[in-house]
Amino acid sequence: MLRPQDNATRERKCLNGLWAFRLDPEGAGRAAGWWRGALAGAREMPVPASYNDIVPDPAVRDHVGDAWYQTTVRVPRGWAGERIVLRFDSATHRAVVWVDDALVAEHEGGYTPFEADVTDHVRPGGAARITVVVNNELTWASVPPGHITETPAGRTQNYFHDFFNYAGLHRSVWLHTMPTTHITGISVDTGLDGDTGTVRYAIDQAGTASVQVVLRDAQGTEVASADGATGLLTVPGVHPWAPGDGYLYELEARLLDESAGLVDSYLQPVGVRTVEVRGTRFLINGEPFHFRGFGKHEDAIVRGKGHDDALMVHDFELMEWTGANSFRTSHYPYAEEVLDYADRHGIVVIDETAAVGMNLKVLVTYGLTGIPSTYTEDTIGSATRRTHLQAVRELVLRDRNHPSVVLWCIANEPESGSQAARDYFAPLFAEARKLDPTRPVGFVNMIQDGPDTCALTGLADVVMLNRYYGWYKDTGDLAQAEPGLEAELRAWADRHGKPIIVTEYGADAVAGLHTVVDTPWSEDYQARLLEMYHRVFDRIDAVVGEHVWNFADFATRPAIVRVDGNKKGVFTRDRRPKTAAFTLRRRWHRDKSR
Ligand code: BDP
Repeated sequence: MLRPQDNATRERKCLNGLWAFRLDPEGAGRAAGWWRGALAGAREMPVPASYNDIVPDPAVRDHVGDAWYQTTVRVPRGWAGERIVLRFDSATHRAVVWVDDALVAEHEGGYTPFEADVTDHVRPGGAARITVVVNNELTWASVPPGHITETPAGRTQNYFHDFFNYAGLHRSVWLHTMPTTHITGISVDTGLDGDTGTVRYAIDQAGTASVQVVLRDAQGTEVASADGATGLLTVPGVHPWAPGDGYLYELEARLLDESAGLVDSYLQPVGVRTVEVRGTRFLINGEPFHFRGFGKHEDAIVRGKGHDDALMVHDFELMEWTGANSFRTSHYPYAEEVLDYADRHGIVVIDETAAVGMNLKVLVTYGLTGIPSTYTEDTIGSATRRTHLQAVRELVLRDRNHPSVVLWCIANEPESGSQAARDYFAPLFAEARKLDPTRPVGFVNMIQDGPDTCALTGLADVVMLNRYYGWYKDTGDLAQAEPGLEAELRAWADRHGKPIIVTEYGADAVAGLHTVVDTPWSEDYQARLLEMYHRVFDRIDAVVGEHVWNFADFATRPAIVRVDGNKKGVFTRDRRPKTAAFTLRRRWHRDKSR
C-alpha cells in the first residue's frame, strides 16, 4: 500500500482537523446505524489525537468500547476519472469506515494504515460523509492482548503492558487519487560492493503498462535507469546511507502507455546501505555499529498518542542533543513521518510490532494468584497468533523501504522459556524472514527467561535484553547490582555468541528529587544507575547497544508503583532534562568522537 503523494499523476487532500465525535458506552451505534446521518449529540474532537485526555472526564478517559468520528469532505472537482482512495494512517485499535451509507473498510490493529477504494461512493465536486467507529477493546485475540471485566460500575479494561491504552484517530486521514492503471507497491533492497551501490527494485501495478525507473541523487542528477517491473540498478561512486549521514537517492517509478505517455508515477526515497550480523557484531555498511539511544513512546500531554510534527522534531533534536544515534519504536509501529525523519537524518531504528504484555507469569510477581499459563487457547493462543502474524506482515510491508530500519522486533518481553513459546513464535519469525530476507530479526527478552532457559533466542539474530538491576532487582543497591548485571551479560555472550543490545535499562526518577546517598526515585540515583550500566557495558565486547528506558516520562494506567505515569524518562513528559540526560550527553558525545 503506497502512501498518498502529490506528484505528476497523483493528488491528495488531508482530512485532519476537528471532526464530530461521540462515545458509544452502550454499544448502540452499530445496530442503530449511526453512520446513516449526522452524528447526534456529537462534540468536536481533533484529528489526529487520542480522545482520552481532551475532555476532563473519566468517562472519556477510561471509556471502553466504540467511539464514533464523522466529517464531511468536499471531493475536488478535478478528480473525475481518477481512482479515489480514502486512507487512515492509523485507528487504534480497530475501525469500521462508511462513506455516506456504504461500508468501505474494516481494519484490525491500532498502529498500521489501511485504505479503501471509494471511487464508486463519491462524486468529484460533491460532498461525502465519512463516519468511522473506532474500538479500543483489548482481548485475548488482539495485539496487544488484554481482557475486559464486567463490573457493577461498567466494563473495565485490563491489560498487561505499562502504558496508557490511548485510542482514537492517532494519525492523519487522507483522500487521495491515482490513475486507474497505477503502481500498487514498490520494494527496494540495496547492496554495496566497494564504492559501487546496487538497488534491486520491484514495482507492482494494477492494469497493464510498461515500467520505467529512474534513480536520482540528492542533487536531482540521474545516476541510473532501467525498464521493466523488476531489475537491478548499479550506482558507481555511491554515497551510502549511514548512521549520522541520511543520504537519500530518489527512485522514480513510472508507468507508460504504448505511446510512452506517462500513466502513473511514484517517488520513493532510497538509502543505499547494508545490514548484517556477523558473530557478535552488528554491521551497517560492513562497519560495527553501536546503538546509543532510547526506547521511546508516542506520548504527550493532551494529545496522548496523536502524531504531532512539532513534538516529533523536538524529540529528534533532544535525542541528537544527548548524542543518541538510534531508538526503538517501543512498543508498536510509529507514525511513518517518524521513520521518514530518521531516514533523512541518519538515525537508526529498531522497528517493533504492537506485541507487548504477553507474559502472564510476571503477574505472579505482583502477588496475583490463579494466573493461567501464557500460551493456551483461552489466553495467548491461535487467535492471538493470527492477529500477530498479520501485524508482522503489515509492519514489514509498511516499513521495508526505510533505510533507517535495521532490525525487526517481533515482540517485547513475551514469556519465552517454554516449548509453547517457541511454537507460538517460530511462524512469526519465519514470516518476517520470508517477507524481508535482508534484515535481522529479534525479540526483546525479559529477565525471567535467562541465557540457559530462553527458548526463543535460537530463532533470533541478536539478543535484545531489558534489564533492571538496581531497580526491580537489588533496588537501591548498585554495589550488588553491578556484578549481577555483569555476570548475566557475560553468560549471554558466552552461551549464544550473538550481538547483545540492552534494549531497556533505567530507573524511575521524580524530577526535582535530589539525594546525596543512593535513593531510588531521585534524579541522582537514576544517573548513577546509568553510569553503573555503562561501566559494565564497556567491559563486555558482545554488548553492541544501549537503549535507555525511557526517553521521556509517559502515561500509564494508575498503579502504586507509578507516580502520574512511568517516570523512567531522562526527560520529563514535557521534555525537560533530568540529571541523567546530562550523564548520557557526556558519554554519548564522547563515544561519537571515538
Ligand atoms: C519493561 C517494559 C516497559 C516498562 C518497563 C518499566 O518493557 O514497557 O515500561 O519495564 O517497568 O518491562 O518501566
